[in-house]
Amino acid sequence: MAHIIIRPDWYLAEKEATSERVYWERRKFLKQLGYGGASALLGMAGVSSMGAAEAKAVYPYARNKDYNPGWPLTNEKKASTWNNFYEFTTSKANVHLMVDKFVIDPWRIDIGGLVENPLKIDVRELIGMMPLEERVYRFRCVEGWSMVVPWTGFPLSKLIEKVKPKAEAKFVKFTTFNRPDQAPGMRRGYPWPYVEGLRMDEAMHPLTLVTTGVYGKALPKQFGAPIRMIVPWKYGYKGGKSIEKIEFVATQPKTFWETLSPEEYPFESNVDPAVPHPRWSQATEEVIDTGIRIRTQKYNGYAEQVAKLYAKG
Ligand SMILES: Nc1nc2c(c(=O)[nH]1)N[C@H]1C(S)=C(S)[C@@H](COP(=O)(O)O)O[C@H]1N2
Ligand SMILES: [Mo]
Repeated sequence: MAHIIIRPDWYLAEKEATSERVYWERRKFLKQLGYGGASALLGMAGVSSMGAAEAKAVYPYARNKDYNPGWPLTNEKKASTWNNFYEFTTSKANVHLMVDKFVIDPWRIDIGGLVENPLKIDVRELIGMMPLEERVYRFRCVEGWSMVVPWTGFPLSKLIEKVKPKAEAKFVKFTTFNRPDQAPGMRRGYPWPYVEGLRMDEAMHPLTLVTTGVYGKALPKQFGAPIRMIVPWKYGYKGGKSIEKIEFVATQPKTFWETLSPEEYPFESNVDPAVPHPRWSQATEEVIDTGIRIRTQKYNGYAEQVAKLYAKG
């Protein structure tokens, strides 16, 4: 066979289902989501260009042409060794060295709160249900550096449509795992677990991506495996990593960074070169691994798509 479609080991074609429990959970999930059967999922494209050693980590996805503008990507090795993930360490260069004990399989995710169809499911099953796409986004950390990254995932709006929030739901709250035994940074005095949040209209915006992969692979642990959020017009910290719970709530959730320092890290946190951080300017950013410093753009370059969310009046 010249062209082998490599399915990740969790991929369950109906007839290949290995465990009855998983099979029935999947059936239940499909029903909850309103799918008649697995055929609704066959829009996913196979990906086969990776080497054998990486094959198991590859989730099938389709490249979304609308979000692949041909920008030069940040070097994968650099991006994989320059991570903010305080659950492990505050040292960006060392996160990838400290994630060995972090268990990402199995991983239950709980989607609930003010919704019609709450859902508790293994994350691999969830990922298997959603058509995945690759999108290249700019990524801007509040610390003044940026990168250009090919993420794989699905719009949060697709999940929201399925769980059907009630009218009282005004915000979405994302909560990261809380396991100090697996993550040494959690033994330090921060307000764990890491919590982030979005307004409902921000959560529904087509740019808001539930992210399951990067550089064509399943997320490495340091990037927030097995599932994290990417909200490209906001500072990087608005995208919580390694999420265990997604809750629809009536009032604005108190976030991790806001708890630590509300003036420095307010809930909204849209990228804005004209609004300095209290301790440094946000006018420019260093594109990591290039030595180049560029002007920061309002909404991180996504004004055309998102400015209307913040228009007053
Ligand atoms: N759970 C959790 N999520 C997190 C963080 C964190 O420390 N813990 N750091 C945030 C910050 S400040 C940034 S810049 C991005 C970094 O993502 P990356 O390592 O994939 O580049 O993750 C965000 N999400
Ligand atoms: Mo950040």
